[in-house]
Amino acid sequence: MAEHPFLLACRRQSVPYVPVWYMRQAGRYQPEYRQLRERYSLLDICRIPELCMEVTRLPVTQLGVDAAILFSDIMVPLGPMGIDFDIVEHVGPVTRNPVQSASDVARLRVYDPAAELPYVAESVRLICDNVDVPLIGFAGAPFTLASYIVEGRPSRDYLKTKRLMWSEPAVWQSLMDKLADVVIRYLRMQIEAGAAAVQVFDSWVGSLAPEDFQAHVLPAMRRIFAAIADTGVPAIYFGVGTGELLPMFAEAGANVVGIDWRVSIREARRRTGGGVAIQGNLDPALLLAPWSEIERRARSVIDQGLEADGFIFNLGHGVVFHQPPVAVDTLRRLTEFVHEYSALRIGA
Ligand code: 1CP
Repeated sequence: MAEHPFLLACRRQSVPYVPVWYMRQAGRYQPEYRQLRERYSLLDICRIPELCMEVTRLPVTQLGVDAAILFSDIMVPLGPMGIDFDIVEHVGPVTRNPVQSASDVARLRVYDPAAELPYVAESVRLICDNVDVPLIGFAGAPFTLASYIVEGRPSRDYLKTKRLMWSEPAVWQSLMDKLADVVIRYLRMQIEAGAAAVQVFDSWVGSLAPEDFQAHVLPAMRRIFAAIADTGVPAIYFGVGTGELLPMFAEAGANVVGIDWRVSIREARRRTGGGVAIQGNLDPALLLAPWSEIERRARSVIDQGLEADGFIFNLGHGVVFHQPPVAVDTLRRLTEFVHEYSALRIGA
């Protein structure tokens, strides 16, 4: 498994072809997933290891991708901290007891995930026994988790979150510290259970100015990546709209930086300085475009990716949910194209 192209690319070693997986490769675009969701909630699927394994495995067999990602949600490790949340249909994570004051932060529990979320480790073990590509474990990053629990629901502008960050910096730091402590324990549990890599999703941190990222978020991120470095398992740090933050993303201590489509792969390499691998970055909306356009844009991403070692093909964010849905066949064809075109170019 250590020689798998996905893991070689994470370590910036040479590969026989460009490895590929997709954020939200398990989800609503799949007819099988939609059918399962008629009987089970998203959190049910997360809590039942047999279901979690099946849902995690499906895109691997259906699409031929080079990595599996644990089916779960970034909210899952917040439950035992004392966050009362639900994943609401067509909305997303909603928190019934938002965290907005010093006493709210003081009440948050840092706990042992092996004791309180045993089903997560059990799912990871079951997936590792039943899926023949590396498994990516994951967690939300402190800022993105904070955005859900401070706002209480998905947000566009993160006004409550930023107000807390600026007006109560000590409370904010305590919140980042507690979330980082839980993230570290949660990632280490997944690694001990067999995860071959981990991704930290900081989906919404691109809403911050560089100086705020540096002062209020980067220290917690550095602590997280430093605290899992001894495992030897590659870590990926991903965010949306992070173009101006990329030099600091490269300093956070992850092996791989995941980017969206607003910055080219070539420019992301330049901004991260070459010391990390790059993952990305096809606009997920392209999955609704004609195949000729998808292929043209994928070729450009691969050509730039191949300018140096250390490239993993992905979308710039998750597979979109749209009516009519993205065709499973489009993602299968894209996966095949990435493999074949990159192998040809590497061999030439
Ligand atoms: O069945 C459903 O309700 C469909 C929507 C869905 C899915 C498929 C949600 C609700 N969560 C998930 C699973 C999920 N979430 C996975 C595993 C699937 C895979 O990748 O194959 C992962 C990695 C996540 C992580 C996650 N949840 C993130 C980070 C990645 C990203 O998309 O930026 C975030 C921000 C969430 C919050 C969340 N959960 C669900 C939704 C719709 C959202 C976003 C809400 C918002 O717009 O703020």
